[in-house]
Amino acid sequence: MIAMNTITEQTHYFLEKEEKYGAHNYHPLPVVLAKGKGVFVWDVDNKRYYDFLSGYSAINQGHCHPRIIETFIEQCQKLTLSSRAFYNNVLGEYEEFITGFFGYDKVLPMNTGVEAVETALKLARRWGYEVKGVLPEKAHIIVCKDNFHGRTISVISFSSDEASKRNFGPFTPGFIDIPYNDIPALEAALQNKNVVGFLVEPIQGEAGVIVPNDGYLANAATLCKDNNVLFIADEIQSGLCRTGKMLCCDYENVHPDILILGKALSGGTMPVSAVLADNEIMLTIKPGDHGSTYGGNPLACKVAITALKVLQEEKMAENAIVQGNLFRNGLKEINHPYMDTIRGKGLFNAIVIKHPNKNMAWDICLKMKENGLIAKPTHNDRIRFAPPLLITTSQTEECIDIIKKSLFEI
Ligand code: IF1
Repeated sequence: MIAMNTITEQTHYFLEKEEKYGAHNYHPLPVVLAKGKGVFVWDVDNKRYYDFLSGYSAINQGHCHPRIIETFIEQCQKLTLSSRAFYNNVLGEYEEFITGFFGYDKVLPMNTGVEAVETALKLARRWGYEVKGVLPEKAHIIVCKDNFHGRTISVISFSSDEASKRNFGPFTPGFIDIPYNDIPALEAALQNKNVVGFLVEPIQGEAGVIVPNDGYLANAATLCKDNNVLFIADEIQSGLCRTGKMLCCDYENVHPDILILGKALSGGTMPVSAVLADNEIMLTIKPGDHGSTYGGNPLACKVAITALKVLQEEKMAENAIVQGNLFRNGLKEINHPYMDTIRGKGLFNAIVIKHPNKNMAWDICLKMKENGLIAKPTHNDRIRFAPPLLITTSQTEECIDIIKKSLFEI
């Protein structure tokens, strides 16, 4: 429970509303946000915080980026949704832009990340039957233990997180799970000729920012190619400059057969996701085989073009590398006994808290909140640190001081 003396009347008012009228599918930090700009957010008492979650990496460009908001306002007064029953004057230009941006023949536009993951799974199965020649109903897709790819029933069917699958069965068959960052395990699983795809996060986010060995992605992609299996990269969280490259796969020059994007594709304004692939895969989908009411809507398309341009033109990947190195080095210098492990790439980082009190990570987040920085634990003992990618050197240094102060105040 929250120590009631630590929250204001205003905050309590909003917490109570959500408690009474909202599903209890989250346990948020007791802070009520009302405004966001760049790396900062303000609560209902107008207290300012550094945002070190960035909407789970959907706000890489910073809160309410002026160029993205300008695009949003301009397009939302023209045409927000045409449906795919008709053409519109934005979708084609967006498709040309984003396929050129990432180097694919085609894009299939969706909305949430998990919809894009489901779309990728359907494409891999369809390709498996119609191009690879796998027998009907026999297609299998390899996934990694401790994955997180979303929360639909098919996607949690291959989750290894008990809480996200308990009493949601029966589950979707056709998935083989192997340890993450384990090439021999992948090699063995690829001997199954019914395998059509390997779905992997280039860095496992929810598992606590697990960075695989150098070469893992390149070796995995080569093994998939050698076995006529599609390499499917879920870059929903690791992509779009978060790790210091436009795509995390870029670190190893891996060009996924199917690329999945989401989150920051809209700069945190609205759900926009995308699946990119070449014609051999994408053209297995015929009219009427797959779709979505809002998928490819003109508002999402215009926003996504600006969101991608902002990342590139404002060199956010380069800044993520510089600030990420500064941040991890700064945390290492704190050298606090509770801070067991520091890991990450670019501005996708996490610490593992070592303490007998299993609520320590939560208590540290409450203390950091008091000191002006909001972050949230994942899996009890890990705290993810992922600020917007436009954070400056002096701001990074100030945040290291806040984290240090908080750790020593606990
Ligand atoms: C929650 C974290 C979780 C994702 C990857 C697909 C999706 C996600 C790699 C699905 C979504 C979000 C979902 C949100 C918390 C957050 C998250 F890792 F980012 F922190 F849960 F693991 N692939 N991640 O990270 O995208 O359908 O949500 O748009 O569900 O609690 P979505």
